[in-house]
Amino acid sequence: MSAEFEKKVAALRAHHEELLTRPNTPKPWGNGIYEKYEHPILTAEHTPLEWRYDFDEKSNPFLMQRIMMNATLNSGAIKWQGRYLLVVRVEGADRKSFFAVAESPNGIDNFRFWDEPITMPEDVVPATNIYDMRLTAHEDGWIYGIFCAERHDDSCPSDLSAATATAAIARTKDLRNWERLPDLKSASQQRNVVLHPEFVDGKYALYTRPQDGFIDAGSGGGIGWALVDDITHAEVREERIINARHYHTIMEVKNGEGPHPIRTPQGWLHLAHGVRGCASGLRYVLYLYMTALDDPTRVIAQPGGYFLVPEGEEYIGDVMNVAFANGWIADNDGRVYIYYASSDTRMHVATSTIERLVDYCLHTPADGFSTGASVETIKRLVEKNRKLAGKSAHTM
Ligand code: M1P
Repeated sequence: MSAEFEKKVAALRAHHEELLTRPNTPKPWGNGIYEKYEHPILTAEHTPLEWRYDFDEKSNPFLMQRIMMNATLNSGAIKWQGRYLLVVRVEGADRKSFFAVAESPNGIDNFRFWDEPITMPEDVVPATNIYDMRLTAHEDGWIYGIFCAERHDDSCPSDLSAATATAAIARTKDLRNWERLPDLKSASQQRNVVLHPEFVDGKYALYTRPQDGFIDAGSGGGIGWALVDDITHAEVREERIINARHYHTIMEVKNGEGPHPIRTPQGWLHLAHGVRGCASGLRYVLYLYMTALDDPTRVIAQPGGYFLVPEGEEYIGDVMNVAFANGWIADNDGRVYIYYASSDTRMHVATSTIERLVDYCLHTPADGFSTGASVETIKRLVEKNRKLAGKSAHTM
């Protein structure tokens, strides 16, 4: 290796290491519900140099990137053997997504990819693209990954954009070796399918998102629920909507379950995304809701409006105006790490606690579905604060 080439490699490695070890600190002046952080936790630049560069001077004299990476987005999350792991959707410059594990000692910074991407076995009909894995450590002892498998819709041979979305299912014990199970059978296309961590009535329980087409939720109605006898031959026989879309809300066009819900003393805590249309396209935001512990399909609280939206540089990216989350980790000390992607481009973390998120769900006013109702809600709060101010002025 020439001295010049060696110097270039050393500089490249030093620059990469600096990025990987950059500390992350909370942004000041949040909303009290969660803290966002100064830096994204994973970008395309975080991917290992060995995935992108040929370090042989003979075959790569200019030290070019031979394989470029485009984005790191929608990641499943799990705390495993004391480490915070993300199964990241990495997208190459060729628009193909693949899964790769990135690990951090503290859940907030120093994320580092494992050496190689995951080799995901195929189902009978190979997929063109796979993405957005939801991880569930199920009480049956397996860690499941449910993700979208996209294939060309061969019923429209002349339309190169026609595609189908199917829920693919795989399971693992170590996040390195994956056993692929048959894709979910369902009357409709499916994306954003999530496995509930516990058996319900002795069956596997799935959050579903029936959709009319690859993009359109259409008559799909919202987040659905289906019980499955055998996860190794999973089939949606009966499906009912448990979290419906509504006119003139943040989820008018589409919604979808994020990661699996977290069990809390007050109920199951759910993170989901809602989509609405506007002049600049679709706007994706995150919202929370809660369901009953004894019946995960019964909504007991749903704050009105969004929980988390893209802000500042988060607006910018491949698909603008998108916040999307399919991974979070609830730690033993009650801390919650919410992993979200901005604009289909990079990964971020926001932190909160179970206590704060439950308080948010139980005490944020619900959507009254009209301007009049919203104004009345604001007036009630103003009146309460007025009385409180009068009372404290009186007692001073
Ligand atoms: O581009 C925004 C998101 O679009 C899709 O979301 P949904 O399943 O709700 O239609 C997905 O392709 C998702 O990956 C993407 O982030």
